[in-house]
Amino acid sequence: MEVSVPDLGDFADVEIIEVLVKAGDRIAPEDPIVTLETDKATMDVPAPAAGVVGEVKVAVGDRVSTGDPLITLDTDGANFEAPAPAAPRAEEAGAAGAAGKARRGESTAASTASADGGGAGGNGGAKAASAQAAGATKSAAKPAEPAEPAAAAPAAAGAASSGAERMVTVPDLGDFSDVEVIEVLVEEGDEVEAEQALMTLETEKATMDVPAPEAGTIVSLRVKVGDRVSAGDEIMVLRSRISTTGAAAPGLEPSAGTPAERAARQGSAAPAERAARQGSAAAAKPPAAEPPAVRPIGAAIDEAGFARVHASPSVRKLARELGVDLGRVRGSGRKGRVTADDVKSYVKEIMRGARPAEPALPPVPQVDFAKFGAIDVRPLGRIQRISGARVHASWVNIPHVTQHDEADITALEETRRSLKAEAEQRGIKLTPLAFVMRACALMLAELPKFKSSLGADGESLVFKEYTHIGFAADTPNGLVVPVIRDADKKDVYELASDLGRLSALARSGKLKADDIQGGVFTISSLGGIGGRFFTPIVNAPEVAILGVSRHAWQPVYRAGEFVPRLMLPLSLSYDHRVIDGADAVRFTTRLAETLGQVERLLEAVP
Ligand code: CAO
Repeated sequence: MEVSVPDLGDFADVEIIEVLVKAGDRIAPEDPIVTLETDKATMDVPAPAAGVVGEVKVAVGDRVSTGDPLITLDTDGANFEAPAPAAPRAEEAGAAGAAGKARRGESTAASTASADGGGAGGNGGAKAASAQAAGATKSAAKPAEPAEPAAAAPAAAGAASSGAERMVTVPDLGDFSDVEVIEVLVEEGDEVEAEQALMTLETEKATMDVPAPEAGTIVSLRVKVGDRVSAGDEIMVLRSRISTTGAAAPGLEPSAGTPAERAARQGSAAPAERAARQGSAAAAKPPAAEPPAVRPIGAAIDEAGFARVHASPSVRKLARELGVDLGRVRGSGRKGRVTADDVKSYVKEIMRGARPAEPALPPVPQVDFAKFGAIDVRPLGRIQRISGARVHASWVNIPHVTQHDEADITALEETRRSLKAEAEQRGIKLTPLAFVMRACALMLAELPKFKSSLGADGESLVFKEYTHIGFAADTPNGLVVPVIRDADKKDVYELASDLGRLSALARSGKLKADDIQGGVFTISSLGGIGGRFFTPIVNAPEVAILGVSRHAWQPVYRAGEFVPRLMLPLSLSYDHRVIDGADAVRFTTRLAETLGQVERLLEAVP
């Protein structure tokens, strides 16, 4: 059967803001299929019957009207009637028209009583297996009359095949053009889901993700980090996860022409065709991107976080109007989507005093430097901008304390120097950092709280059974933190080798996403440069970071006399919500002891 848009009351040409199913999904009656959004309300279109989704005919950003096809469904053999849209969500004022109609039963949908997989059809047992047989049109149930049957009828009944390819283009960017690609989040061959972020664009005011228009496989990328793009530019080719065997399967979508023209060329029964039929330019518009976020001076909105939040344009607008930083609101919708109700509850909690208001940071004075002499304004580098935002987020969110200590590494340095030349012959640079990392891996096994993270609810601790350790690397482009996987399973030589390899990749800007993810603890070593003690900033959501400074010979009082010892300054910053001062000093004391146990550090790791 084909499931189409039910009676929308006074609404037409309504945007699809979420597609909640994909080809192959088994769904139950009343499961939401898509979410539609008018300028006044959002509403879910529920499944009329149980079954397996064949073809998904729409994508996020498409605009649809009553009767337009949404999906094909291999039903389980029940009778069904066309669905009503769920009443617009209560919070969305002004939606009474559509909701009223739906409730009054003016739509074809009022009676969903028989829309129950094992219902009146009685032959539910015939069902899934046969219904899924490739190419078979198993409409055991009679579909409700679509508004435009000829146009909406599918060419084939959703036979699975290798999907068709389509070009993904940059959506409408509002007033922005020539925007920088700061992150490409997928690689060729990756499987993506509808709406999954494909790449991140950055204007001078906001970052925004370009979502996948549908589920599929990335065939080829047309842009790379650093490129500049505008609305409509081709960014990648996507092979749909599933297509029909009939004429409805689109080929590679040519970039020329409007979406409506392209759809017409392809013979697609997609919404663009309706646009052509209706002469509606609006219906053919590419998905609208969120209006660029503007950061007023002094406001506490984290724009990068705001842009990443899963929320509809109207909810974003509401958050802006109320001055709410969406990144701080917990989403109660599917996949954590933030609803208007969530935003309002958040504001209510603050008003009731149940949640402390996060005061805007006082603005720093704006100075016209040119008044005092010549100046040269240079843009911050990409990495600096990204790491700057992250460091700032850690700094303002985490109550930091730093515990300082010193480790006597006289014996360790002596041994390291004796092993250095031999290691170099094997292409390994055996620096003190490799030993510090080995010691930290041992400490994290002993005191696992130092590699935990606070749960999202702020009321639980997440303990990780892996020990991936990050290290801050100074590169020409700024600070990056490569991550050494399973550092606890590597001996000093393997750690030194990983340090060398990842540092080189970091300096040449060739780290992959995988190389900088999953860390549980970070080490920031400035020892190669100089300095004595500092206060590193915790790399959230981690809870601790070890700062290492330059070792120095010092007089240490021992057995009644001062003796020269090589001392390594250690600075452990930690999240005081998770780690107490006693824990921290236990960590640094044990770490210092362990750095004195050279043989233990050099032991082979099983
Ligand atoms: N005390 C004295 N000397 C030290 C030392 C220490 N704690 N740590 C390293 N050294 C020495 C090394 O032994 C090496 O000397 P030799 O060549 O004579 O052996 C020299 O300093 C340079 O070491 P390195 O920098 O090549 O290697 P590393 O393993 O110590 O560090 C890396 C690698 C990537 C961490 C480092 O190069 C780096 O980028 N450090 C900066 C990190 C940073 O910016 N942190 C701040 C983050 S917050 O802004």
